[in-house]
Amino acid sequence: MPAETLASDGARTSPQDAPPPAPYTQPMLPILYSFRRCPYAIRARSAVVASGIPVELREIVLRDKPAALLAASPKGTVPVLVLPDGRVIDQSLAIMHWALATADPLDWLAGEDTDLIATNDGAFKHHLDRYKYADRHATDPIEHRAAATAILADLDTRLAATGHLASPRVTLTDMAILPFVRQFAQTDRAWFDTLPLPALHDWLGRYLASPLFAAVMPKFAPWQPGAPTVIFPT
Ligand SMILES: N[C@@H](CCC(=O)N[C@@H](CS)C(=O)NCC(=O)O)C(=O)O
Repeated sequence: MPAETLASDGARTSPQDAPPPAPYTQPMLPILYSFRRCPYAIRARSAVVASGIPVELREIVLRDKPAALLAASPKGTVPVLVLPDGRVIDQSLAIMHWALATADPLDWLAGEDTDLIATNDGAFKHHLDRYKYADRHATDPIEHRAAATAILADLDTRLAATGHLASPRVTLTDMAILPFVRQFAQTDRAWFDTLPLPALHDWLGRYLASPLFAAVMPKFAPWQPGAPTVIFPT
């Protein structure tokens, strides 16, 4: 016979009267729609890795965007973060801020140079696109490469002082800008390597060799409804 016990209301209960345990359900994670090579997505994933907050990562293909992404954010760019309460954050810098406001163990928020980031996202990105995708834009790539290089020369001057853009340590500013400089460098690596910008080369080289960059860049198969959940960071 199972032992009887007295419940708090004095009623007699036995083990077989106990309610069944609630079925186990996965805790809901924020969903991050991402595209591995996109510099905006790279900066968002960097902040997620730095914060240590797990998300469900959904790798997408830009030419075949999933309906769930477009339903969350009809403008159709990545990265997009969908929070468990339904809120949608669909700008990369805002995703960085969300992650770091939640947890910032590396103190990245201590260095945010909004002007420098605005120049990167504005003028530098403008010239980068017209250099890298000159056919698409019907532009002179060399002209735009030169204009982008002038911006990089300014970064080099800043980096010469401390090795970082906004603080003696790595901060949000470095991580928001580095993915775009990486894309510029990759467009013609041999030419980029000849640029007389030593502090910039050093900064980019440290980034590309860092464990953080490795953690941000794993390859994932494109997501589709019903696919197994990918937890990121892995
Ligand atoms: N301002 C947005 C820009 C994001 C963006 O333009 N991402 C590109 C990929 S790198 C994109 O999704 N483009 C849409 C497309 O190519 O269809 C942000 O900061 O998140």
